[in-house]
Amino acid sequence: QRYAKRNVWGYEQFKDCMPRRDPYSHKGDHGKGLTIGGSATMPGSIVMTAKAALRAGAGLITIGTSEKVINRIASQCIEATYFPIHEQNNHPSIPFEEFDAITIGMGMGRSGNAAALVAHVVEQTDCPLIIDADGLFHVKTDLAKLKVRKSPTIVTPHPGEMAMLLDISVKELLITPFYWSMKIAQTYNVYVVLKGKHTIITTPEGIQVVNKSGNAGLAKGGSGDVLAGILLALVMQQRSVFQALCNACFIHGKAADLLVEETHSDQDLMASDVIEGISKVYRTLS
Ligand code: B4P
Ligand code: MG
Repeated sequence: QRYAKRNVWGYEQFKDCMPRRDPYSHKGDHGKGLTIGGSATMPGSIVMTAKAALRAGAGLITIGTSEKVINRIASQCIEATYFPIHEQNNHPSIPFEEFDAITIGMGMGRSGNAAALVAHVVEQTDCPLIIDADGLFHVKTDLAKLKVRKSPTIVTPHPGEMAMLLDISVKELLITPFYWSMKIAQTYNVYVVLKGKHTIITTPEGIQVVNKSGNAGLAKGGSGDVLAGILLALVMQQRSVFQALCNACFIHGKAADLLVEETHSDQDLMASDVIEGISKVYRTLS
């Protein structure tokens, strides 16, 4: 009911606003993205983010992750390049200026060093920054720093993470999710992607839309990591951050919808299937 009168982002909007690949383009035209995360106990999430970004059209992806796990994961995403981060060094000499957008947080853990690394990236980068998962946990104490970033900042919480950021209960959040999304967006000058059955996208200027695609097959570990990768790819390829976020959420959900209609069910769907499902969504445009 609460969602019935809202602006929605469905296939028509996606079709109209999705940029087509220029036949004469080169990889630099499609964005060089950096994805920071992963740790010894959660090495896989960053791989899913990187693969999803490449599948969604990113030109180049670099994975910044613990030097301890690079050998373990490099064979799982052979198209990416890798930047080793020493777990004790929270100010790694990553050449941030070489990247068009960054995503941080997936599987990075909650150590003090991870917290310092998130703070370093928030302060030292001047390109669109997507903060997800443990990155949200770390940024909570420093939300005011987001407000002074010169480039767009995007936070992508699920309801549990959003309630944590606001110091309220999930129950309270879900009574008025549009209100709370607007509050975070306008207080901290950030884009908010509040994930769920009806993902709500809110801009710092106060535009709000609800994504129409997706199903309960996405309620499984790793699907948030896949969304982070699609968001990274689209933010690098669209001038409008708002349209990029809406398209990314739509692609993520639509990939799951087409998979469930054609080859899978909402029980067996896995996050890695959703990465492959991106192709099905893109093929509807050709
Ligand atoms: P986490 O450990 O933080 O879960 P995660 O790694 O972030 O999972 P992942 O990244 O794969 O999925 P995400 O939700 O980001 O969870 C720890 C704890 O947080 C949980 O044990 C729980 O206590 C709490 N928590 C988690 N989710 C909660 C929720 N929804 N409400 C309250 N508490 C919660 O991304 C999932 C993606 O799939 C999103 O894009 C989402 O929109 C989509 N999706 C999920 N279910 C969907 C559905 N039914 N229909 C359509 N889309 C759906
Ligand atoms: Mg998540």
